[in-house]
Amino acid sequence: MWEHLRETDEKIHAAVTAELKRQRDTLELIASENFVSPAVMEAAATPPTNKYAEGYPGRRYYGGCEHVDELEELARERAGELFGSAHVNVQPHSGSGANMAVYFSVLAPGDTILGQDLNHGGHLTHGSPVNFSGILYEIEAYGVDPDTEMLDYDRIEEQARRVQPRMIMTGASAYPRVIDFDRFREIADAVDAYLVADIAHIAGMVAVGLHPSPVPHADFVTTTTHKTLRGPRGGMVLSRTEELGKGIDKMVFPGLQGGPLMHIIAAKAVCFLEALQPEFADYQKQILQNASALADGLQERGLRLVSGGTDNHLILLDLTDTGITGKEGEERLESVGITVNKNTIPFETRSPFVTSGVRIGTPALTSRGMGEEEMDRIAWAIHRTVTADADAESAFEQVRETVSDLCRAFPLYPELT
Ligand code: DSN
Repeated sequence: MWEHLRETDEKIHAAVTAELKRQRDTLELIASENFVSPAVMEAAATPPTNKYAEGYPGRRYYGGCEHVDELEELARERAGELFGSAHVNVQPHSGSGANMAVYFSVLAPGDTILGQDLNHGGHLTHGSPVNFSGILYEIEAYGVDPDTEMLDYDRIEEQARRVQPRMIMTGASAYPRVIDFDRFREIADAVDAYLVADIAHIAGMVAVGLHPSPVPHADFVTTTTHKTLRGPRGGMVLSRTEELGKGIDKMVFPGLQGGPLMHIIAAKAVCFLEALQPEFADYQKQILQNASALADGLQERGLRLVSGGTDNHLILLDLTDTGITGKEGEERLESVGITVNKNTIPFETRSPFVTSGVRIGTPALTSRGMGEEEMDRIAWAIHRTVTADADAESAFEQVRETVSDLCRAFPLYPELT
């Protein structure tokens, strides 16, 4: 496979081949990852990678854009249909870039943003001090309630009234519960702030109506295209009005980016077409059923989940009672073939390099075809791994066998030979 690559660059060929093997032979439970379809993967490796197309369809700064115009138009139309949005920009290279375009289009440096605290499930670009958002803007962070570990909207409203933000940023990277975007709109209206929803994690569910959509409520909706949406790595901005969308278009290009990645935009278009099919709704439903089954399996075995469960595709497992840290949990699970990421939990006492939790998500294994029965076996495997003594090699070996069984039973990319 990839014979030209092998001939030209043996080392890169070997690394890429080893990565395919890793993906095939391990259980991928990182909540923000997924496996694209063969069609999306093919589109991402096509000749539009050669094309400069600064500008937008019909208004480019280069000749020869008629075909890439067509594919970008298709991507915009399909995303508009999928999310019911007035204006779509599919050019951002990433979710971070999409958020940056939104901030730069309507805020001035020093303006106040009210965003979800990173330790309480938010994202770096929602105001972390080490990120451009925290460097350029005045950040006020909201968190979850200490008892329920869920968002308390009345408390957020009080905070908003006190700090009078110019923008309220909603959406999260590690929040296992439904987000009430309608209530956030009321809060934003009460203080005359822009409302932004970053739906990177839940975009697939929003697209099929399995999570309430922010599109009718938020001025801007940003997302990546590679998580539950199961497209290529990239970003996108949906704007509530044409007027707001014009500002985004100017800010994405020429404000922040040069030439768009036209091969990736082609792959985004394919992803949106797939997401418009009825099977995509079945897939999203299965992601949710799997997350719920996995959460039940972990809790029944005595592990503690932040907020006591999940409403979406992800679970935040608090390892405090097991006596191991999130870092140790991630490393142990990796050693038995289960990939997760260490994650801070609300009111975290450890550093982000150590943490007390791990984040677990079901989108990727659901793409492999696994269901609730497999989730229960995985809950057993996770519990066995994080509660065993560090030197309990026979326990780890048992888990490795289960992981191999599952990987063999649900092959990944069998067409890649
Ligand atoms: N880094 C992504 C995640 O893992 O959730 C968010 O950008």
